[in-house]
Amino acid sequence: MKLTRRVKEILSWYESDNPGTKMNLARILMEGKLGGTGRLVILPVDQGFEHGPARSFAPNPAAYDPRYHFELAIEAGLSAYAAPLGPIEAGAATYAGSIPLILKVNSSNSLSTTKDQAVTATVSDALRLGCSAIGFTIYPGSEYQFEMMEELRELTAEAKAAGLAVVVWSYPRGPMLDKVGETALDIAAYAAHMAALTGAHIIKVKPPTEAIFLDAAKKTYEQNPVDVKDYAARINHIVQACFAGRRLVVFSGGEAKSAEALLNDVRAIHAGGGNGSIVGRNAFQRPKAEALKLLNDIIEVYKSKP
Ligand code: FBP
Repeated sequence: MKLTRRVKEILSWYESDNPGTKMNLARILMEGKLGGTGRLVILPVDQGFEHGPARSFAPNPAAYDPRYHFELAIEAGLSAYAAPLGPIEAGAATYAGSIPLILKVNSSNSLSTTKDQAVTATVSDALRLGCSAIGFTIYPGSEYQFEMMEELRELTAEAKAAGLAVVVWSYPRGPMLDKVGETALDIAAYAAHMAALTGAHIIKVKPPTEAIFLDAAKKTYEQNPVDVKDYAARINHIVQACFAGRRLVVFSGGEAKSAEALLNDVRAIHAGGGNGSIVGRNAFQRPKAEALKLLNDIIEVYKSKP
């Protein structure tokens, strides 16, 4: 695998990592149609845990089969496929070596009344299954946020020692945040920054809205304004919060929406200097041909000059 200059530059940001972790990051960065560009499109399929099987897969019943997702990610030429233990195990032999894998090692579910996650897989599972990274969700703002961050600290240390990369989903939620707060610009930047502080290699957040939520932050944003009406400027602020762009940051796709709405997000992410998208429901809930077209259109945006 001959690395591009851009990928070598990105790897140089991760100054403490051992060769194994750098190799695994390089695998993700060199894979698929965006290989070598520094942009990423990842397929995440943990919605079975998060939302249940019917809400996740009934719109496209082929997606009940875990092998469907490996094939979708491979055929679309994506950078990686992320999923919990069960689905990764279900295709482990058939697709070994075909696409970088991110083992999602914790998950929540819709039957829980608390904003917490259970650890459902281990670093040794990730190694056994040939994964390039572990994926972990934190909920900044939750009553359990500190326990989650401490679990992440232990798993991160173990993953890095074993030569794996770490992808952190940072989703603000909890008693002090309403729906507006969860995706407000200041909160999204704060969540992305905290993921960087935990030592994540790749950070995953939701695209930020125009809202500024925390009273304590409003004055600072007034004195140091971000053009909140400009979507790309909002993305760029998140990039800034990720160590001035020295950590990879990708943005989630969200609930099913029109292709044009999703492409609009992607154009802003690209223009704002974000490193890519992690698109689940908007990919696997569409019929496969439609999903492949949409993923290709997303990739074409990321290939274009920002
Ligand atoms: P989507 O593209 O389907 O939004 O997937 C991204 C993701 O982070 C999944 O990994 C996760 O299951 C889901 O979003 C959680 O979504 P929500 O916060 O809306 O419950």
